[in-house]
Amino acid sequence: MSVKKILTEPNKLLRQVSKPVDKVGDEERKLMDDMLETMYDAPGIGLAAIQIGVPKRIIVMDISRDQEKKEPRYFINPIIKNKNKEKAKYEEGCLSVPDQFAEIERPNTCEVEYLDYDGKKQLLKADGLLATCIQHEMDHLEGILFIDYLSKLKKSMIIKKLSKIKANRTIF
Ligand code: GNR
Ligand code: NI
Repeated sequence: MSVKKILTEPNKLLRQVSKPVDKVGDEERKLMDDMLETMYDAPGIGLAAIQIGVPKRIIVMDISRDQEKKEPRYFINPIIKNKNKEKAKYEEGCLSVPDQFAEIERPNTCEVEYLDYDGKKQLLKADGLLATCIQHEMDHLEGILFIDYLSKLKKSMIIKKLSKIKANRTIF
């Protein structure tokens, strides 16, 4: 397993729509292992493959608070089956939008169908942070970031800030 570099905004790859996986084999499992290690290292509670530059519909997640009892989750080709009409607001952050946080409103529960680490079909009913995180990660598969839900002004200020940080990195 190895820790990969996480891409940050602005980066065109993050805007790419990821492709479905046609079989869950060793290559996919190796990718998921690397994604999980990268996510724990960051640290974060979720990671989509495109965040390490791989445009495949694969997500890893661990929302457990206890560092001792890890609860990794793997979602391949996830599809939202049901979204609640009721919305909930959560303070969101993103490893690809470093140090920026904003309250985002999303359906408060959802049902998601996906393949697990072994390629087995699963159906999960999620609420709370899990529902928020699943929707945040599934947005990544469509090339969408949480800042896309903010006003044009707030979004452009964040992108400007991140661009400056990148520009400085190339100088120093
Ligand atoms: O680590 C993360 N925390 C988080 C908090 C609230 C809502 C969503 C997230 S996901 C984020 C990691 C990440 O960027 N995943 O794509
Ligand atoms: Ni994210």
